[in-house]
Amino acid sequence: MARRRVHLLLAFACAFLVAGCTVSSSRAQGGQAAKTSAEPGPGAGGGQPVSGGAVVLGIGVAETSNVALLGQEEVIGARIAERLLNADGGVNGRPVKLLFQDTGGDEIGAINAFQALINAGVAGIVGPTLSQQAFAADTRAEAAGVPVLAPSNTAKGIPQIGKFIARVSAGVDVVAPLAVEQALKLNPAVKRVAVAFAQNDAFSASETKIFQATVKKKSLDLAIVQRFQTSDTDFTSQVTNIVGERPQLVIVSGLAADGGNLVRQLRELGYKGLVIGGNGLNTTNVLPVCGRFCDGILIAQAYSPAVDNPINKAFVAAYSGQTGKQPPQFTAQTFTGVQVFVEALRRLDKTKRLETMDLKTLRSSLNDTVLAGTYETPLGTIAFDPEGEIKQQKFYVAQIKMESGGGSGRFTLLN
Ligand code: 1QQ
Repeated sequence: MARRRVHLLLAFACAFLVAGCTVSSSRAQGGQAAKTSAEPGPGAGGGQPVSGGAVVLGIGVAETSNVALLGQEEVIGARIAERLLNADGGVNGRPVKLLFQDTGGDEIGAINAFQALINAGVAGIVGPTLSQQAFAADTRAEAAGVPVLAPSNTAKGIPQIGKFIARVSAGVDVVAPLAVEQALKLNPAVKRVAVAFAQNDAFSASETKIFQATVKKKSLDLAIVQRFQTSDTDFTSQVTNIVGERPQLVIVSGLAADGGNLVRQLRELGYKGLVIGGNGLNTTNVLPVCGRFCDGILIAQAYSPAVDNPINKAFVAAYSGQTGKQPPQFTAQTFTGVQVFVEALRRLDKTKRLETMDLKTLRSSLNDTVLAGTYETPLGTIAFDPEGEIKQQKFYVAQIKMESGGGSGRFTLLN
């Protein structure tokens, strides 16, 4: 307790900018280790003090658990943003330092991670990975007056959690229907549709509502709705029920492991029609789960590597240089979250030097500045409405193409 109080006082006294001041972030609330980015440089290693003078932003995403299939892509995006934005001068000459705190895959992990980042004195937080986690953890940031940019929280109601909560991840209502439209282009004869969703996950429950409403709006028959849990591995009963209804399109709202397994078992049972996967399957990490049976899955996208602006070109070059591949959506969205914070901090600093503000003022001014801005990002030109909902212009649909044998595959944009 005493140690925690000392840590808190230190974090507060240092605010986040006073030159020469160090905040030890190696221990955070709950005894979890907070770590700085693994980017090379003095004081940047795990458990090292966050160096004074740096602007510190928190990254609270799922680095472990099943949800890390999604969250690991976010870590990569954050790190690339830190590197590129620092090479571009950081915040008007001050380095940007990212403080990573693993949320794991559940609500408690997200609450603890957010609380640790808040206590460590970060200016803002990019995270968490799931809407299910956001509904629990964002309330902590809201209460503490810490701005949050959600990199992948697409359920209805996220920006409405509070005035400090905004998202760079467009909501299911604008993204999901595009996949249905694409499916109808590929097979205009589709009439009977089956839907399955993870009932214990807020995003999946939100997304399936949009999918089901779209099916009805397109005058298709919603033949059957099946429920599962994100922890399920055996989908025999759901896929048997679905196949029995003879659908021509199956729409799955779940996360990568469960969703991928469901699709695999559906194909193993002989289903030959179209499959739409929701945003929870939107990662190449789903490919080892469904293997060759991933082939053909349609997934709507909020990012295209082909976006033609300098920041996206730099981002794609950095990602491809590192991995030999094109960047995925969650990596681009997390990059964008960090970029938005950094650009807002640059603008804010020009109106009032950051060093002159206490932490509370800095956080709330940063929030106002974020919401007021327009940003040229890998997602294209974006801005926010007064509630913190992203205003984004273009969306896409990808189809998974597996190599014969099913050992590897890729997402191919169809539009
Ligand atoms: C949400 C999502 C996830 C599936 C993204 C990782 O969109 O939880 O809102």
